[in-house]
Formats: sequence, structure tokens, C-alpha cells
Amino acid sequence: LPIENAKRAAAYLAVDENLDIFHHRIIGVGSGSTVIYVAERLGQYLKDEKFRDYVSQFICIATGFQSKQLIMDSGLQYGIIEQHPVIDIVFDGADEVDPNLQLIKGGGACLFQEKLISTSAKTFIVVADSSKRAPSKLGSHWRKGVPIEVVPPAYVRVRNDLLTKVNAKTAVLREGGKAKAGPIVTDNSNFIIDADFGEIEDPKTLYKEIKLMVGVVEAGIFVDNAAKAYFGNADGSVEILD
Ligand code: DER
Repeated sequence: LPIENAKRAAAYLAVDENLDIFHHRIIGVGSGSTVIYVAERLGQYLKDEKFRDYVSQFICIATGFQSKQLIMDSGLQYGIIEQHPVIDIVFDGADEVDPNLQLIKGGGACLFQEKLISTSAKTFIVVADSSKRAPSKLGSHWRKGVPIEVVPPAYVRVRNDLLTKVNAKTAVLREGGKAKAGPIVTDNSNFIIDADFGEIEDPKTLYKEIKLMVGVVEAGIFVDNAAKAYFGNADGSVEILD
């Protein structure tokens, strides 16, 4: 599939160009469909006798249940952030990347642990297909709103605050659809509200306002965090933003 080629191309190049096999040891692994190829690439290094002795020493930190499975399925060592509070490098996807490397994340409802890991890492590299690249402001491109993780009893209060205090156009509790009756429940046993703000003039300020709301665990706006983004195209070419 062309989109899979795009994701693979971005992920492989990002790992090849940024992973310092000889000096990195604590590796953060994100969530979603693009980061699958990051784990795949690490698995290939593990099988290569030139790198096996180093990569087999990696401790990989997950950003959720899916991420943990990726680590284990790739034969990599799994560790926990409680034991490795400083991470050397993390590779993760994104839902939208603006020209200033500001991100919307949370399409996969994993934004809390993703934020914990990405802000605990010395280097955070984004891997995505080129459809995630916003030509202008954050929110101009990704049309599914900003994912916000909330403690379940507070979801009505947070939804109202989003609509009344920070001018969200919509604020919708994310439902499980056919996968699960009722709201989706995150890896941290919380709910997700998707809030549409349209184009976001000042992501950092909006993020702070949302974070201060009672009941909000984390918001899927990542600013001053990503160091570089790799955007893959179906033909295998990759554009880099840094
Ligand atoms: O939830 C997230 O932020 C994930 O990183 C996810 O949204 C990335 O999307 P992908 O499946 O297109 O890589």
C-alpha cells in the first residue's frame, strides 16, 4: 500500500539517521501505525551481527499497550520509565505537524504516556506520512480536533469548559464505536474528548489553558518538544523538517 510505503520510508530513515547505536541505550517507542516501522527497523538492527551486541542492550520504553506489544514482538528489551526517567531518544508519530514543529497528537488515544515519554527524552523524532504535514497553523489540516485525556467523572465539566472558556467549536467524547460500547477508555483508564478549535493561533497558550481545567490529565498539543520530523511519501522519498 502506498501509505504504508510512506510510513516505512519515514520511519526507517528517521531511525537510520538519528539512532546512535553505540551511545543510545534508553529508547522511547511511540504509538500508532507509523511507529510500527520504527520497531521493525530496530528489529532488523537486532538481527544484524554488526549491531546485535548493542541493540540487544537497548531498554525500550513504551507509550501504551500497543507500544509495549511492538517492543516485545520485535524482540527488544522492555523497560519502565520509573526505572529510566531520562530517555536518550524517542520516535513517535503525530496527527499534525506545523512548520514550527508544533504537534497535535492523540489520534490513537495514547497522548498521555506519549507526552510523558517525549518530554523525558533528550531527543524526540516525529515519523509520519506526508499527509500529517500542515502547511500553516496547527489545526489547519487535521480535522479531528485536539484529543484531551480526562478523568471520567469530569468529562461533562471539561466538555463545557472547552466550549465556554476556550471557544472550542465542538467538544466530543470519543466513543468506542463498533470496537466498544460506550466511550473509549485509555491505557490509563481515562476518557478522551476531541475538541475542534479550527486554526490555532497560539498553541502554547491554548495548551496551558486546557491543562488548568479541572479533570484534564493531558492535552494533545506538543510544543517545544519535537526536534525533527520525517514525512514519508508513497514513492519512498522523505522530507525532513527541523
Ligand atoms: O496518538 C498518537 O499521537 C499517535 O502518535 C498516532 O496519532 C500517530 O498516528 P499514525 O497512526 O498515523 O502514526
